[in-house]
Amino acid sequence: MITAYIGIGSNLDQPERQILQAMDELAAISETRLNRVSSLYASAPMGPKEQPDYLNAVAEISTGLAPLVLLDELQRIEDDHGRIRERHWGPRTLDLDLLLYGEQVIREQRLTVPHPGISRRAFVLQPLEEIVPRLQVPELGAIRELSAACKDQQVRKIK
Ligand code: A4P
Ligand code: MG
Repeated sequence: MITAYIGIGSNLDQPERQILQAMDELAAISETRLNRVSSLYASAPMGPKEQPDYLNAVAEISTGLAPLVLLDELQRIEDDHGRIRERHWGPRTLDLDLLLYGEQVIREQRLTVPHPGISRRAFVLQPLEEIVPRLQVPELGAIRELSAACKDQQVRKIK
């Protein structure tokens, strides 16, 4: 089993409900166990501003699935939430990003791990740090330092 981290985001159609439901759905993926989840965090949209604020969270799973098979499952869950891929960085009912897959570095057409945005996004780093404060991110270093470097970004822990 590999320990993997999933970034969860939503800014449409009752984001809190979307995220809590997504956590249940992660737990139901085959060969996969949901170990723990972060609090929910609110932040202004990164990218286009004329869209609602986001809620974000991070989940830790253990999985026997290969990375691309896991990505298929994440995209299936996004589709089940009525996600329509329209505009890059545009509003969405549910966004599931594979942040980390064990200590692996993956650069394939469909999948880049660690997730490319990870080191610049407080809305990912803060929930990740909450659940794994001693995490070392492959090629990027200590979560504590990455998170401290993004402290100027406004992110509110809501529950
Ligand atoms: N892909 C490659 N690597 C990965 C990975 N590690 N995890 C590919 C997931 N997918 C990965 O993703 C496009 C393609 O990326 C997928 O088909 C997959 O093969 P997408 O989610 O369909 O497209 P997108 O969301 O428009 O682009 P992207 O770059 O994923 O956007 P982000 O980075 O997810 O950003 N502001 C706040 N405050 N909070 C947010 O959560 N999210 C976004 C979306 C914008 N602003 C935000 C937030
Ligand atoms: Mg995405």
